[in-house]
Amino acid sequence: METQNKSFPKHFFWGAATSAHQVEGNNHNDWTEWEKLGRVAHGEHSGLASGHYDRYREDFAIAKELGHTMHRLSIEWSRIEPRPGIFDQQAIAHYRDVLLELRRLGIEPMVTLWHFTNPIWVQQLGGWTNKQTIDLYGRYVSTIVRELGDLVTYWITVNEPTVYSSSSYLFSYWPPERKNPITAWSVIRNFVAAHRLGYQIIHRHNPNAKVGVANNLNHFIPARRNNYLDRTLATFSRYWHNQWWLDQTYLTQDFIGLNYYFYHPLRFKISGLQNLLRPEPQDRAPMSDLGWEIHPHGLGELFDFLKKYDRPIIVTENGLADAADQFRAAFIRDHVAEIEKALQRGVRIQGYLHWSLIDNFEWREGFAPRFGLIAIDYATLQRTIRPSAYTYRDIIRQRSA
Ligand code: IFM
Repeated sequence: METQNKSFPKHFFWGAATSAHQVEGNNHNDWTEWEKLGRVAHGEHSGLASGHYDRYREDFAIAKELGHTMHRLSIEWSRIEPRPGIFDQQAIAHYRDVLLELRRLGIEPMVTLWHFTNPIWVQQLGGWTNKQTIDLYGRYVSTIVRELGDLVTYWITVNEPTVYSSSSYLFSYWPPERKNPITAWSVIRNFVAAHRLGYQIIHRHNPNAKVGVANNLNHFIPARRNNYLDRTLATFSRYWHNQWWLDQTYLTQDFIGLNYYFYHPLRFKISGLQNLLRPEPQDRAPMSDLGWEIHPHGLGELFDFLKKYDRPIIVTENGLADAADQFRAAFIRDHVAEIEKALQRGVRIQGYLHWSLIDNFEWREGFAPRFGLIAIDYATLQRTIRPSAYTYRDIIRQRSA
């Protein structure tokens, strides 16, 4: 790739990401059913969410103004196929309009095909515990690729499958609240198969498509450097959370999507699996509103870990909950600096997508965490650009000059 501004490739993508259930509003899927049980913080429901289904033009216009050149969004399977084998042409037409709008603005779309939610009928069949879901997913992907594939080059087959399988089937934190390691294992195996199937379907349609996964990778370190048990725990966590899935799938990833949020110093404790994996708080590092410590250098460490897979990397998510917008500007600056250093070390990185473009429904945590470059007033759905979004715009301008 031709380079400029010392390290950034000329066609480096800059932008932000969202997911359908978190921003669109008026969804009807396994999550909306579960939200009725009152498990979400403050008993919230995703409801109208950020109203993006009707306001995507306004949101993309702001993204354009902020200098974004790529936007990652997800397609909601339950809208496309509300009943088994019945495909909703209006929903397909809606996503066609969404993609056309991005293209009109000169913003490259990146489309996620599955981002944590299932049609209710899929969940009733057992969801991702059932092998049949792999073929059902394949049929849905074939439809999307046939109907919308002319507008999309960059695809994400599945978002953070390791996070989903453990949150939903091991820690019982998300629907369907199961706690069974064997089930969690079969879920992740089914995702491997679904990803490979999605990859083949997309490539059969368009050999030049770029297909990846949004992989949630954490930087795990031993809390006590010389403690054998902490070190073993960190090695195990790195293998299980970061490496296993990539070992299974990297040959069918044209690029590696990297979602980076967590730096985990781990301390061995014999008090149940959840405590065992709970990170130790560190001194001094600033924290997001969700108590997540900010450690940009972990991103650099993960770039180096990924070198062995010999695939280009796109940061498909990186961000923080920060309602007061006190840390976000520095957060972006520092993470982009890690990208710059890694590019100088020869790591092939092709883009940075901030999470998120707009405030949204943060799953079990509800609406309180504010991840957006753009603030949403949930009473009026009015959009307000946060100051850090302008800092990001200036970073994009400098790095693209
Ligand atoms: O909001 C989520 C997103 O859906 C997946 N990655 C992490 C984000 C922040 O928790």
